[in-house]
Amino acid sequence: MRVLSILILFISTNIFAQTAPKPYGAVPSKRQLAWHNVEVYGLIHFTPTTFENKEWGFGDADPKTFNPTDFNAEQIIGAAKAGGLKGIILVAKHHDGFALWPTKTTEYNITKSPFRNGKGDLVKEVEQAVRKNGLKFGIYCSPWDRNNPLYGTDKYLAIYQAQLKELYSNYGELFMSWHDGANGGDGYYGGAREKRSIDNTTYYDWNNTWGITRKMQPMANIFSDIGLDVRWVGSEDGTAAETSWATFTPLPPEGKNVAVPGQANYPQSPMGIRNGKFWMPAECDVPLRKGWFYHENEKPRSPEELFDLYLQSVGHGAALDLGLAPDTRGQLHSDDVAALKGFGDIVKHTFANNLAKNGKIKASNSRGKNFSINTILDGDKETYWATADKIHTANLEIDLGAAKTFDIISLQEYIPLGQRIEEFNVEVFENNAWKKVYSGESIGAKRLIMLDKPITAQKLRLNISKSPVCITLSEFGVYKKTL
Ligand code: FUL
Repeated sequence: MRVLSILILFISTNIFAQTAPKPYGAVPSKRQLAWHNVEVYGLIHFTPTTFENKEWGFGDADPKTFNPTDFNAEQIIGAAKAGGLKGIILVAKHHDGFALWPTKTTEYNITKSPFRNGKGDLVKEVEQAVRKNGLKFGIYCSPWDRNNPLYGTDKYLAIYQAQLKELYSNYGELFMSWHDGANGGDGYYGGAREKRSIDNTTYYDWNNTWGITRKMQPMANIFSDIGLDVRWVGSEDGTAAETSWATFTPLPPEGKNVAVPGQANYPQSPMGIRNGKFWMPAECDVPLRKGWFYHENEKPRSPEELFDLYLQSVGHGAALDLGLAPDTRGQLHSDDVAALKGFGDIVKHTFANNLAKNGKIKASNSRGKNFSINTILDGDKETYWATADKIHTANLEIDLGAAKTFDIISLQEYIPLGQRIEEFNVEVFENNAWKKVYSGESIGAKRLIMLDKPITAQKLRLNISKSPVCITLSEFGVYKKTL
């Protein structure tokens, strides 16, 4: 009898040890998980507006103005790759309405320009360079079209949808379909040169328009002020809030009753909404220079500034979308190439060496052998440590084996099971005493904590002090910023 009960206990403990925690709240889809892996990507603006030295083309530039002297997709994508970017979104059509591919939907397109003697397809050239370099490809096709004579009428939506269909059909699998919220206003509109207003709550019929995206490009993450997959962070500064939840509920702004691109609860966008209805992490878009288009008098941000943006975007569970602006040659300026390389090198060198990798780690609780605490040092975010169902707080102690100097701590939750941790702090053992160096709330896909100054210590403690359910953590790292 006793042997039997021991056996039952043994079997049940082991079965329990194999069972993963139940997911908590909204969880990411397969396409969102793939997006989280990209972390840093680029957004290329290059249209007749570049040659006009403007930010928003009016839609009246002669197609012949689009005449790069030496367009080189390989040069642009090579520089992006050296910067550590893992994806590229090309603005296939900006507000000026000029289509960079040989579309059947409008005469205002690349075949009417001198580019490749009217036989070119710039979307294809960029797509091919992107794929050759192992990056992911996405597109931005502006709904607002300041050239199209039919913009503002009930005939335009079919044109916009047909443009999306062409882009979704001919350029392989897309990781993002990017939709900005700027729509309606003055423009050329086939020569009318007037102001056209639309009702942005109905005009683009987003339900059906995004239905096309879902059907034709199921892995494309839809980006806009209201998601559906990735939300705009609410500014073009390149940063998410320090506490930033991946969950969000798009809501109408005060005084409005519908949430659509161009009309959303922006004050909540930088931090997200704890227990929001949807998994909808933030994208932080910011141009490498001051403007989205190339202007000779502007300079790119420095590698250190870019690294700081990286810490405040990727390091806050969001993504960094860096605007790249080819010049009138059709290449990135050498200053931009150098800035990207410098930034990529800082990220590469800093995160090459996890100082905790060979450390010893103890946890106050572990769920069982498949969820061992050692998994958080294995460099594989698919394996994770978890606590037992009833355990909602925990302390981890990490011994680095010797005193080491560091200034960045990296934490990652196992997000396929949702964002669970609500409060944590980090302590270091310095001068024979534990000293708190950081307290925070959200972790999510990645949390990078930049300490005020480098610390030299052998032992650290991570205290997870609040979670509504049992805890998961997939990775833990200690790093020293390295130029
Ligand atoms: C905004 C646009 O109005 C800007 O011109 C730029 O394309 C930026 C990325 O999105 O909504």
